[in-house]
Order: sequence, then structure tokens, then C-alpha cells
Amino acid sequence: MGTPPTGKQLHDAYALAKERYAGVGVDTEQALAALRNVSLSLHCWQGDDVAGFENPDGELSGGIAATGNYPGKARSAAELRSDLDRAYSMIPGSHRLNLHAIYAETGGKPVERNALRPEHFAGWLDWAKSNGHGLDFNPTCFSHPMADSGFTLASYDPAVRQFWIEHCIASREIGASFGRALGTPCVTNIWIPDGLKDTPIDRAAPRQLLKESLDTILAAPIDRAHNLDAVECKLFGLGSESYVVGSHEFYMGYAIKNNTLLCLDSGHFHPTETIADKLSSVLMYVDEVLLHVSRGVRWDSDHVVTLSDETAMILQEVVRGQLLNRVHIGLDFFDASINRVAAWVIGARNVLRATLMALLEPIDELRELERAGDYAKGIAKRVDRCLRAPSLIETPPGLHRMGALAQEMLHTCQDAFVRLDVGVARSLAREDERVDELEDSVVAELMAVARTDPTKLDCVIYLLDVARTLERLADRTTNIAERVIFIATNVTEQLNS
Ligand code: RNT
Ligand code: ZN
Repeated sequence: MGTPPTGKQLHDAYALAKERYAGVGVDTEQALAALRNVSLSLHCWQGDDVAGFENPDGELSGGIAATGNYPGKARSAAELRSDLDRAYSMIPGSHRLNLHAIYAETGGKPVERNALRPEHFAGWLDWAKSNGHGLDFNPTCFSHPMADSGFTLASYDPAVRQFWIEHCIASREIGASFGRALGTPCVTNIWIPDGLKDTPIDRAAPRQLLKESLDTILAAPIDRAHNLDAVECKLFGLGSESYVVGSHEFYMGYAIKNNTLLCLDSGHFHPTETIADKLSSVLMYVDEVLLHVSRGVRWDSDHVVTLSDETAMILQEVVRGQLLNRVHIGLDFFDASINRVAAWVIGARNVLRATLMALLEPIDELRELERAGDYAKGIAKRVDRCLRAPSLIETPPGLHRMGALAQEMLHTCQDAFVRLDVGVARSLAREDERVDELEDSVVAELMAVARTDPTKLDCVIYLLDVARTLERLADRTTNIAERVIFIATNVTEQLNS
């Protein structure tokens, strides 16, 4: 693999990058500082293929599957923690751990899931405390005889439902105990496998039952400083191809109505959908979101996360939308075909890389330029309509001048931006005034045409729109120029009167 870079090479490369980024108004030190505050929730279940300690040799159920048989899977809490320590040591930053209920330590004696208590996780809590990890939690509603029918909280059997309701209530209490002890809220996420391979006659009844079960589970209020409830939706699973009770629509509605978090797993939608696009919609109606960053290959296959376009887009959305404080980033994959510690490290580091890339974008400028691009399209549309109008008119020369000037301003503001040149940025104020004057005269001219010949009205209206659009485009360039001045001087200046 060649020789690794020397410390000096790294240092020099960074110095160069820092300078270039500064050239487009991006402060790399600030980006790195922001990255340091990003805490991922590493999923304990990558370390042993979702086996847990309750019945490690039992079969994994619920339609999830870890494929591969790479040697070295953790066989005990001590082994799992030591593997995790190794993984965390190779992941920069300070990160959380996401536990599943089947990772309880019950000292060799069987404890039913509905009887689990915080003391069964004392070993984890001590370890988290001494290593500075926050904890998150999940009830385990699969890999259990009571889940053999494929149904849990939505089962038609009241005894089955009751068992899982009690397990989920116990899980919230365990979560709250973590939050209280560690001073950081525990996200307790409910995912159930309930669904059918075949098409049911009644799609509504199980959903009604699920709603009632959830209502019972969440009835006791818990301080949000200690525990945050999340619900995880899914499109389909193995054995639930035709019907999943907890669909996206179901849980989105539930989360909005009951003020819980919504968990979006990147493997839980149609392969052509991306959860990146869902964030800005979902977060209009729910306060916070939990992400299960995963990599589905053709299905919810839970491959290790790579720096794919999708991973990049998810983190871009989080950063561009300033959502880092509303989005809890968890990982969810279980790949047994490669070294399990490496899987954690590769997945986590790729999410961090994607986050850093997003933090290094000159977001505000990109936004202005995108709007400017939209204006160009708007103008093209109006020209097209003009050509189909009953009678054409001579374009006022002022409008041509406005167009040329606006274009020039677009170039000027980008030059100012790249060179962080305050003088050039300020020059746009004058140009902007010039555009305003031109607009006034163009409007007067066009109005005069309309008054003398009403058949020309269509064209006049379109050209008035064009004039207004050009004027807005010029405004965008002064916005960028204002930002350049701010980046360079730390002072806010108004260029656009
Ligand atoms: C299953 C869900 C769920 C699980 C974990 C183990 O499709 O993604 O989050 O992966 O609870
Ligand atoms: Zn998940």
C-alpha cells in the first residue's frame, strides 16, 4: 500500500487546504471544531451479529440477517466491550453506544425481557461512565419465542401484546436510568418486525392494535432530559414483504401526534428513495429525528456504511439544514463477512468523513447561486412565452443593459468571493443602483408601449417580469458580496439600499 504520509507532509497538505478553503470563505478550523461535537451512536450489535447474551446460539428472527462467518465474534459482554474500546480508539471524537435489550448481563440466570431492569445493565453503565460514552437503548422485539408468529406489539393475541408492551415499558425505564446517570438523554427506539409475507384482508386492525400498544407503552411521562422515545418505520422485510404494520406513514403520523422522535433507517425504504430527502419534510413536523445510517444493497441488507453518494447526501442535508442538534445519528449494520471491529470503524469514519465534507461547503454562496440559476430559467421561460404572444415588441435597450450588468455582477461577486476582496465586493453597491435605475426606465418605457397598443400587453407583461427577475439576480450578487465582506472583516455591511 506504499508508504504512509509523514507528519510534515500531512501538516503541509493541511496548511494548503486550509488556505484554499479560506479562499471560498470556509474556515477549516471551525469545521473541525464542529465535527468534534458530532457524537455518533455506535450499535453494539455489529460486534456479535445481533446475537446478544440471552440466547447467543438462538436464531436471529424478525427478518433481519447478518451474513458471513468471519472469525472473532464477541462471546461475552467483556469481549464486546473490549472490541468496542478498540473500535472507539480508531474513531476520532467522542461517541455513544447504542444497546439492545438482549445485551443484558443477568449473571447467568435467565431473566425474561419484560422483567429486565436497569441493574441488568450496570456493567454497561459503569463502562460508559468511565469511558465518557452516552448510551442509547432498544427493546429487542425479535429472536424470542413470543415473536415466533412474526407479530409482537400488533399481535392479535393479547398475551403476546402484553408481553411486548411490558418489555417496551421496561426498556424506557432502563433508557431513563441511563439518561439520569450519564446526564445525556438516552434515545430509546422501538422497532418491531410485525408484518406478513402474504397480503392480508385486514390491513387496519393490526395498525389499530399497534397504536394502542404504543399508547400504553408511552403513557407514563418521562423527563425528556433522560429519555427520548423513537419509533422506527420500515417498508418491507424478509417475511413481511407484502405488509408491514409499522410503515412510514404509520409512524410518521404517530410521531407527529405523540411528539416522539421518528427513526429513519436508510435501508428501510424503496432502493430508489433516500432518507436524505426526507429530513427537511419530517423535521417540519417532528422535533427530532433518529437516523439509522446503513447501506442497503438491493434490500435492507445492512452492509457497512461507505462514503457513498447517499451517505454524503444524508450528512449534507443535516449540515445544510443546521440540523446537527435535532438529528441523532446512529449506525445500523451487521456485517459478519469482514472483521467486526473494522466494520464499526469503517462505517463510523465514513459517516464522519461525510459530515466533514458537508461542513466544508460554502453553503450560503451555493444557495444564492442556485437561486440565481432559477432566475435564468425563469427568464428563458418568459422569452419563450413572448415569442408566442399575439404581437412582438422591440426589447428596450435598457433591458439588454440590465442583463449584461447582472451577468457581470454575478462574475464580479464570485471573483470577490474567491479572492475575499472587500473592495471588489463593495463595488457591487454602485452596480446595483445602476440596475435599479435601469429597471425604472425600462418599466416606464414598457408601460408606455402598453398604453399605446393593447395588443402588445402580453409581451409587455413578460418583459416586466424579466426586468424584475434581473433586478433580483443583481440583489443576489450583492447578498454574496455582503457575505464576502463579513467573512473578510467580521462586520455586517448593507450593500443593497
Ligand atoms: C431492523 C431495524 C432495526 C434493527 C436493530 C437491530 O430492520 O433496522 O433497527 O436493525 O434493532
Ligand atoms: Zn434500523
